[in-house]
Amino acid sequence: MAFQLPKLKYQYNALEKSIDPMTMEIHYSKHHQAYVDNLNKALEQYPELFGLSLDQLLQRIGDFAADIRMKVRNNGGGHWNHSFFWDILTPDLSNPSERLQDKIKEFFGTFDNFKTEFKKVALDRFGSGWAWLIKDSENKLKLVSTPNQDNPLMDIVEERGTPVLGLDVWEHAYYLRYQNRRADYIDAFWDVVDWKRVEELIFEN
Ligand code: MN3
Repeated sequence: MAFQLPKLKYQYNALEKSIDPMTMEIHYSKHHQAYVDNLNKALEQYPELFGLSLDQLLQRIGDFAADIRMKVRNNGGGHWNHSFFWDILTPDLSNPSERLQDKIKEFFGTFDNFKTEFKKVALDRFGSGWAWLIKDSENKLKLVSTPNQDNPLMDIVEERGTPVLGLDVWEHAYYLRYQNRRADYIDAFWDVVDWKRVEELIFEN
């Protein structure tokens, strides 16, 4: 069974207060679709990898032969990262619950400080990549950043963990509306985060 673009839970214009419809449409139907297509194409040559889930593929990239490793890293990563990103966004008004705020405060002092630190990590990513809030193997929350389409599930990254929040800071994610102003895009991101989903991801096993 080939990998497929996941259905969006909202329309292209639904996140307009933060992300314009054309960016959503191109990002989802062109960029994300290309990662899916290129991943499927790469795996055609490797029937022994068929049947592995996307998570399983990403967790063993280091074991793959050189010619398939980079393709799975870039396109499998791209497919996972974008599927995750769409899922933690919502057009609905969403506020972090007290339980979620307490958890964040445990690791970042205040909720505002968490946002400030997240923004720093997202701004410090040189070129293309992602900023993440992850849950590590001891259930500790940490901020990390990965280049290109790497993500914290991969066995090849420095700090591994389970993503519970993530932001695409590739220029294709924000350039049409924000041009070079990545900081403004990061600020606007908070208005469309699905905190309920983030909470589920933090507290689920
Ligand atoms: Mn992207």
